[in-house]
Amino acid sequence: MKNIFFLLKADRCKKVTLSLLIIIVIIGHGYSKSAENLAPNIIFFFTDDQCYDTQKDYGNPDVKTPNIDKLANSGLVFMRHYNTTAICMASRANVMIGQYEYKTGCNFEHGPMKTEKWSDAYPLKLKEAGYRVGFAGKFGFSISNDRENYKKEGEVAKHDFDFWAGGPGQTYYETAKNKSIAKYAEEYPHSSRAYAAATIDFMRESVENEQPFCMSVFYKAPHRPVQPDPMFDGIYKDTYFHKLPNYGREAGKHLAPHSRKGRQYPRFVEWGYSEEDTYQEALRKYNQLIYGVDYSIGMIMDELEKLGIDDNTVIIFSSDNGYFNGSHGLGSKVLPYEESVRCPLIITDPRHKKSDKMRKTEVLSANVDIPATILNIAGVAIPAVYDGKSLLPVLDNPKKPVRASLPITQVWGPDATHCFSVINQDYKYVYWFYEDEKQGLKATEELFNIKDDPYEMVNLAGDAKHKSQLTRMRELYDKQLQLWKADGVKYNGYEKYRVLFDRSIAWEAKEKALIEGKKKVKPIKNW
Ligand SMILES: [Ca+2]
Repeated sequence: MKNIFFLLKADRCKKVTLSLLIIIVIIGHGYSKSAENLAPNIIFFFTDDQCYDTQKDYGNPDVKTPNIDKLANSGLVFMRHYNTTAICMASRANVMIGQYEYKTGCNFEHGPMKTEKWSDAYPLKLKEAGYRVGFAGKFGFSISNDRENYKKEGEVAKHDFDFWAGGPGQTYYETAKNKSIAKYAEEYPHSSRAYAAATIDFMRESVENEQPFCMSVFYKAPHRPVQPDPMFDGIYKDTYFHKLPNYGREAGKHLAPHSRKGRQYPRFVEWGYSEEDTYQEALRKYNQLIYGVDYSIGMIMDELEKLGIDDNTVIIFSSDNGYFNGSHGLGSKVLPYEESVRCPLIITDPRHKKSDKMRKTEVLSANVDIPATILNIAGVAIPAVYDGKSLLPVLDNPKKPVRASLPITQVWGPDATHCFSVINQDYKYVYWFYEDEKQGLKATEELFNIKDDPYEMVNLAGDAKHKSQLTRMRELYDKQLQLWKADGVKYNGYEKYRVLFDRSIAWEAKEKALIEGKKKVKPIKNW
């Protein structure tokens, strides 16, 4: 009888018909529970290191992402979506608890997320509200009040999920090497497809349990190492990848010298972006990894249809940070420039009727908005401590701004590369605090008109014609720093940035704060 009910229930999720209702009552299942059970399901696809320039709607004509295109065609594409910290661990902490890094207190070198912070996480809030919550993939941060002996990434969180196919550390592309998904290895040897198989199992169980669900699928792809699924070796065999207008070392010379002090600079050569043939090969493999994700999303979308729950399941697609594939002569992420901090965000809500005119939005959105949106979809109150806002109102009106400005934090890697930035609808302002005469580094400001100059080819900070815009952006920056000073954590090495990022404090005092801050809280190496 369970199987019969399972099939009936699948239909009911599409449209409850009177006859079906009668049959369910006849076979003895209480319908009242089912009738209440119309809360939408939510699937959150989160990739790793996927630049915005990897899908047609964002302007790349060379890529093939048929399933993501399908989501984009029936949903809303957020063209100006930012990760408020452009590195894995910090961004994952941002999206789990809806707060900026200075409030999560979590990043590589800094430390794990404290357990009381984790209690704000969207899966916990959903679970309290009756949702079944699942997780697959790379969790990416630890939860612990013991900075020296933090547990492996996700070890604490996994006990809070009803279904766990996640893993600590970077996880592996080889399915068999990941404990929680090893059972799928024979049929799906590459993890991107195995995560779909796990998600399908979770969805079937949820439908059978009559529970609305939220599945978070945090793919490893397209993060390094470069190990795409051999099943898709032919996909980009003959594709020529065009370069962005800001490709190459020449297009990075006008940037603050601080931007060349991190590992992003040598990687332009080390990772093959500097030569034509190795550039093409790098882009083919990178996009092949994304194709594997696209295929996996297709597997899950097919199953949603089979289960009859596709019209009551909201899908969110995004990435934890962007990626420099040679832009400004850089490789990788972290720095506050567009290719690193911007990534795709697509929200597809089948309950939401839209016209073709509502296909894209230019409003500023952020990674911290994703959990707020998820809770809003589920009808669960958004915790006051969240910095993120629900993006659902934008689905109704793509011109409705969510906020006036956004902070971007960069406090990982060499001190010279640490900076704080603010973005509004038209401009980006970056403040580099670090000084070192020997290296020719002075505190520097950058101002880009990202609306008219999205590739950040002209620094307007010294341009007399943009004096008023510079003043306005400095004011926004100072306001964001005030929020940091008021609400930021005072542990894990975050205190010193109150001084370092303050534009009005002289370098001598900053140098002292930097040295003393590091003595007090030693950076954690080799996380
Ligand atoms: Ca990442």
